[in-house]
Amino acid sequence: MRRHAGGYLVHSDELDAVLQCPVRARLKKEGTSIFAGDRVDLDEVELTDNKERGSAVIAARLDRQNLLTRPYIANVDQVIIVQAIHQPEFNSLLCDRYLVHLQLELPAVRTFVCVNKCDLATDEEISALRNIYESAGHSMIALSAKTGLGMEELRRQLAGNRSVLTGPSGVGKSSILNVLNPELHLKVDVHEELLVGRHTTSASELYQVPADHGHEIGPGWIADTPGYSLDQLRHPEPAEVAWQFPELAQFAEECKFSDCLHLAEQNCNVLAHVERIPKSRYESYCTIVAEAQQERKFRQETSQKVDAGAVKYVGGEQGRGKAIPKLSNRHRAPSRRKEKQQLHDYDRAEDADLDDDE
Ligand SMILES: Nc1nc2c(ncn2[C@@H]2O[C@H](COP(=O)(O)OP(=O)(O)OP(=O)(O)O)[C@@H](O)[C@H]2O)c(=O)[nH]1
Ligand SMILES: [Mg+2]
Ligand SMILES: [Zn+2]
Repeated sequence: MRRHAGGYLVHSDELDAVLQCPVRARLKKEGTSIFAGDRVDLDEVELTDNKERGSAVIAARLDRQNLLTRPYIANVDQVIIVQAIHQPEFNSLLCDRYLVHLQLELPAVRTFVCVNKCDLATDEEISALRNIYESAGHSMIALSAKTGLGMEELRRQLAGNRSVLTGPSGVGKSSILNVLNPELHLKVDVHEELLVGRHTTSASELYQVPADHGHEIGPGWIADTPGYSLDQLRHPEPAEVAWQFPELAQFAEECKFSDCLHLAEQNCNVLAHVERIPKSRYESYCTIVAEAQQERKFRQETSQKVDAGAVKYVGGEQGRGKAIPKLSNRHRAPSRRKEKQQLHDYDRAEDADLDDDE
């Protein structure tokens, strides 16, 4: 579930108990990182008298299906993008950027859209959004943390899964979690400037979402996140953007120009059918392609500006082989070893950050 008292709080599904668990010294020495969402093997399990709490030792970490990096959450089953319909006003571009980013960050993970504050909207406004996102292949839940609208549907979606809530500030993520689990008492309505340096913004932590009435559906686990700023979003290659927009991709597949970006080309099949793509989605597509092109241009320019010392030779001896510029660190995919080191550093920083949540 999270770090606690120099170790971790681990929920045992088998015992339905929460255990305080230090980590075997050998795992620490090997630099094995452990985050919320990881599955672990336990030794020396002992329960207290009421059988809901106890202790154990983490003996091994099992392989991960995936790892979200901001905050670190392992084995994510689904991502829920939260937006408000009003206050702040629904922002299609932002919602579509989150969808593209998360499909790149966690491929093969289900993503769905939750539109909160529906108590402030008309039925027409809600169904217009539903049509847009359902035609893009994402289910949409209309929610109100205030009136409880859609909460049971969300609870059903969460049951038995590890989910991550993401979305911009002020849309009601913490309010939603407080309704799902009234014991959490998460802070609501904190202004953005106050969030800087707040512990929860980087916390790797899963909260339990209790089972529904009568325990017909099991509990779920959910993490809150601080959302993304624009410079943290990933960009696909310009030509790949279309595949993130299924309602556009169906026409892109039939476009006879193989290198078409479907923006302005004559006789482009997407443009011929553009009336059948929701306007906001096509606009998001154009903006995201432009951003992807800028990102690529920036990458090419920085890799040309490298000096001679930053050139490496491929094939043949120095001077005769083909000289290719080394990429700057910013754009080289991190090596596995470096990634491992970063995780390790993160772990140690967290160790030093002595559990202020106790
Ligand atoms: N009308 C209405 N207001 C809501 C609803 N849900 C949340 N709010 C209000 O929206 C404001 C922001 O809610 P939070 O839960 O703090 O939003 P958040 O997404 O957690 O924001 P950050 O923590 O800054 O990322 C608060 O004033 C809430 O009372 C809702 O369903 N309807
Ligand atoms: Mg919040
Ligand atoms: Zn085209």
